[in-house]
Amino acid sequence: APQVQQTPEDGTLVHLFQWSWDAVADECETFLGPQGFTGVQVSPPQEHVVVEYDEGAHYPWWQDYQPVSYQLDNTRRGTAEDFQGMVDTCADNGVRIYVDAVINHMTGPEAGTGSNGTEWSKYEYPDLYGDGEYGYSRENDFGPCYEEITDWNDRQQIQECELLGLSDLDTGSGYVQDRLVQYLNGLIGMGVGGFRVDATKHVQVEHVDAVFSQLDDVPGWGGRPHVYHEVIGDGTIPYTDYTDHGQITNFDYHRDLSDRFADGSIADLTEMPDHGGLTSDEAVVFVDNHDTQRSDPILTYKDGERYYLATAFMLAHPYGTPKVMSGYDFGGNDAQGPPDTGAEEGNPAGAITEDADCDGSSGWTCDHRHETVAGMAAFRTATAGTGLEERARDGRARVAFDRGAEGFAAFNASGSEWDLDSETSLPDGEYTNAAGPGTVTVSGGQVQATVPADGAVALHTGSTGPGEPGPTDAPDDG
Ligand code: LM2
Ligand code: CA
Repeated sequence: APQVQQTPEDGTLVHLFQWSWDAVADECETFLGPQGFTGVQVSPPQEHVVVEYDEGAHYPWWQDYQPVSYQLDNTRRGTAEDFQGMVDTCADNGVRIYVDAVINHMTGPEAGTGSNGTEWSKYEYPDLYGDGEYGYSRENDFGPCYEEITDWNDRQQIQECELLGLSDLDTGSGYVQDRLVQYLNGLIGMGVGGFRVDATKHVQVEHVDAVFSQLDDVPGWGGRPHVYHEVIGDGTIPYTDYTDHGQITNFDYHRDLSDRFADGSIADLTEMPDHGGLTSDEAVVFVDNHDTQRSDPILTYKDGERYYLATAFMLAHPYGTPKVMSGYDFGGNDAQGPPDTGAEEGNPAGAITEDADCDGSSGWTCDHRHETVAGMAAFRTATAGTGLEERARDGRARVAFDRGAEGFAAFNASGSEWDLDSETSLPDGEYTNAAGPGTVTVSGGQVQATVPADGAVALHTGSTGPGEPGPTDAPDDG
């Protein structure tokens, strides 16, 4: 049996970056479940450092990527009870929770009090790491290298030294592996269905194998946890090193897709069978993520319609397991924490004081709810298992394809409308546009539609027009 589950292509994940547990639970119930999203990647749930002010930001978002312990209580997103409530509510709505698992490291330098009150200093994390035979010592559970990574062409440095100066766990140690397994299995026991593994490239393949082979089956979901590893593959450490241990975040797809949509040169995407050497089953794909939207933005929510169009294309395109990004507006400062984080006294963890919502006034961007994106999870499910057949192309910026006889989608990455008249295998009938307003009729095997500037038309057999007969059960007239 495989070590972890490779989710089939019909799943659609959304990263609700920095959302509180209560807000995620609400979103599962009111939107994600009903729309057919299958999973939510949440921000790291373990106790984290508290950084009152740094890089011009109160309680920067990246606090979460510096674990202090694996306690779940009192993170900035809620209590352990809130977390359990979220997992249960989402499961009730058919949505798995994916935990962002930080396994490579603990904190940066100096010392402090964690979000749940743990007093830590670098290499000293009470009741967890650092306290060995000779008392608190970095040799217990860390290393073997205690320097920051500087040579990104040196595999050994990348894996044994410190990413950004963060205390690097000795993941070859049986003791450390046991603690990681205990943390991850504890989450699985609560009903967590999978993991996005942080910085996997910095953990030796054998150590990844040792940890993930010890994970429990997921109760409720039946079978192995679904795991995808964050690997920014390159010549030094290729993606394929890790493909036996889960899916891989495909940064080549991210660049191919975003570059082309940013350029308005999308048509040849239909001719690319894989990206970065990862097969469809091996890849988790995304237009952007919480890091790239800050450090290397090619196409993000700040680009408006073109960005949502790229996201819709990703959901229509039968490659990889798609992950939709949804965070908050961060203006000019990359370190800025989430909205409604009390910077005031009496809020020591930088806790979110008001839950995310999508009413448009809060600073949360709610990209998964944009009208070009919202209906596309259902499109993906309806077209699962079918191939892609290109049906129309107009220059570089416009392309349309069938997904078997289950779906048809047209994308227009230009500034003017596209009057489309195309063949399709979709059965005749009236369809609701999953990627925008209106309905579209398929008649005599032809689809005629106006694809808006920087917009899409997406039709599938699960979305026939309201009150209209479905394409497969159309009654005789009269
Ligand atoms: C990741 N994947 O491999 C995450 O996706 C990414 O968001 C994390 O960096 C990184 N790896 C470590 O888990 C973020 C953020 C960094 C931040 C770290 C740790 O992008 O800026 O580093 O989290 O909180 C911060 C400071 C940095 C400092 C470091 C250590 O920004 O200047 O390095 O803490 O004190 C000297
Ligand atoms: Ca490491």
